[in-house]
Amino acid sequence: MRRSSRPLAAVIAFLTLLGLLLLPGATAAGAAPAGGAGPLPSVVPRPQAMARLGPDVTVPAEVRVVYGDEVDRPTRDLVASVLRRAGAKRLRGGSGPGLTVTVGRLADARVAEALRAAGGRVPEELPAEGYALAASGTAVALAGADADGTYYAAQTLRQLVTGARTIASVSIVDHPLMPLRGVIEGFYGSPWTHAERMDQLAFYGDVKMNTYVYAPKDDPYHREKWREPYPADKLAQLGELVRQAADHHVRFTFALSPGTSLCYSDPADFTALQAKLGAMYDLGVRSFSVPLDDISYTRWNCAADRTAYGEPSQRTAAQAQADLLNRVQKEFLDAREGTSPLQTVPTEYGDVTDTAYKRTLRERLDARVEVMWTGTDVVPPRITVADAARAAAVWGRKVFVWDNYPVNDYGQAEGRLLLAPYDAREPGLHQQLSGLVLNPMNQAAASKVALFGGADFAWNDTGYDPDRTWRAAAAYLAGDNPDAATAPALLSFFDTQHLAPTFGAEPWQSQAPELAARLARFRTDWDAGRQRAALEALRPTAALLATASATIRAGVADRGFVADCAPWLDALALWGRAFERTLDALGARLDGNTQQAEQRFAEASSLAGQAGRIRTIPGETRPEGPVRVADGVLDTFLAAAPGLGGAGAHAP
Ligand code: LTM
Repeated sequence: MRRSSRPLAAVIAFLTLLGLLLLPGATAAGAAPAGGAGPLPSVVPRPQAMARLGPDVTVPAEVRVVYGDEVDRPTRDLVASVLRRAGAKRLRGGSGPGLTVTVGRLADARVAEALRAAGGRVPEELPAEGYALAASGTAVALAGADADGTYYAAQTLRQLVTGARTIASVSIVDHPLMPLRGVIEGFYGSPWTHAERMDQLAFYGDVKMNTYVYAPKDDPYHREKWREPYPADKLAQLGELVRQAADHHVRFTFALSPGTSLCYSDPADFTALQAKLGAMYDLGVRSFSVPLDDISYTRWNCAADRTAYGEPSQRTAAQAQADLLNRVQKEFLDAREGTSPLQTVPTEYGDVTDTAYKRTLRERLDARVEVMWTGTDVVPPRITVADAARAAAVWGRKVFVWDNYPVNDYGQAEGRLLLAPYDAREPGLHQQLSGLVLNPMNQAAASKVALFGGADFAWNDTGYDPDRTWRAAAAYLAGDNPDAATAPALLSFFDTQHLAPTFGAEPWQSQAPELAARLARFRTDWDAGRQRAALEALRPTAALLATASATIRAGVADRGFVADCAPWLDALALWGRAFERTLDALGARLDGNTQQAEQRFAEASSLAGQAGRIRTIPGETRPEGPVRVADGVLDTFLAAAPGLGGAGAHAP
């Protein structure tokens, strides 16, 4: 993909925003407009600038679709499926009256003219992957800077379908702020299945992520058996993934991690490495990574390296690594058509301390190589612009963030799904980063909640609102389901899986903040003597938790999500019922019915006990253990409830 220079992109971004804000009814994207017809639709990632033009465009049964010269098949298919979903029965070319949808490159005069005719602003230039879109009256125009931009315009159109036969009338000029945006399948434990990867790649297209790095630690051919070629069946699957990625405008990046056994100075090892990467090039891969994380630099893997580089040390390890990476860049990548710069994860990746290792790599490593960095820790509670600027300084280039969220392969994440919003990454990071990829959970579909946020942040970090995107993720998973209960049920479930651990004892995102706030209000009211009112106010929350699992199972079309979450949904249903029984018990006690109260408390305790015995799916998650649901919040409340107010309390 062609990349524009950053200063130019910044100027264009400013002019884009200024130009659109001068349109009537215009606002920074996502907020309600000053005038116009109704609020702006929710588009994720949030466009750089969006303005309403007028009343919704009506989609008739027959729609004329005009394609410019260079519109690829996936974009055409997407536009067609969006229009069909919007109510079009027949799509045709040619000329004539009625709704006309024009799709192509901004540089194509016909497309630019259609954009103008649809009421849109025609930007002089767009950064790479950018697009302009306008819809009003009987005209819709999608104009991309390039093939990616045209595809992204179609992805935005998908989100502008507001009803059975309507498309929101808006003008958008948009482009991403980070060049690389996506996911690194880089966790320990059971790798994703082929079907999960196929589904993920389609999802990345939906959220305008352009990067998938294949680096599953427990794929033996990626790490331990890195010299061995993939068996034919695995190679065929990788080929299918590469095609699926291309169809969704995602760059499939193949990573090979040789560091556990590589002999840097052995020519045979370099030949084996080239052969392995070459097989992937032949499948169509054009982007490669050689990660060197989680290996030792206090010992060599062969005696020859001691002879070649000296005693093992930070400095000599960096020399050997720089030699290896530079050779891959020059001898492998530069010798092949269409390749992107090499990516790597250095052995020191989670700090910004200048060391002999970092200094040596900084001085020796080919300036083109993308260097990954996880923040100021392996799982950092926050990433600031200042941290990233320090990282850029120690690595001598903009860094490529490998964000260890929502990965759950470490001890502190035992029994947890990480479903909090992507958060605590500072707006403005795009100025210091070459890109951002998130390391997800073994649970592929459940990871979409956080990935939604990562995609939005990487596209438009300055306009990012974690809560808005979290709600949009719930709406996305609820899909076309007209049942309005699904998204609230999902959000209440996400809240019970909100705790985001770090490698230390202190989590960086708290557990169940919404539920905790409601329980705190209950406690205030109860202690103030408003006990019946407190109980009644809490009942809908208990009912929501008790029924959320069934609602999610019935309403979420993504069966992978339901399967990933199965033990947690089972446990939530039991915890929810325990919650209801506890409120019943408190109510019975207020009525003076001590016996019934005791019985309800006993039922609640039994349900909570059953919930506590549910474990993660064997073999699926690393580490395995009992699943946790709003732990430290709901269990604490239920345990304390029998002591509230004393037995036989009569209250108003
Ligand atoms: O983060 C990096 C660069 N490497 C590993 C990951 O493979 C692993 O998933 C995460 C979380 O445990 N930690 C790492 O150190």
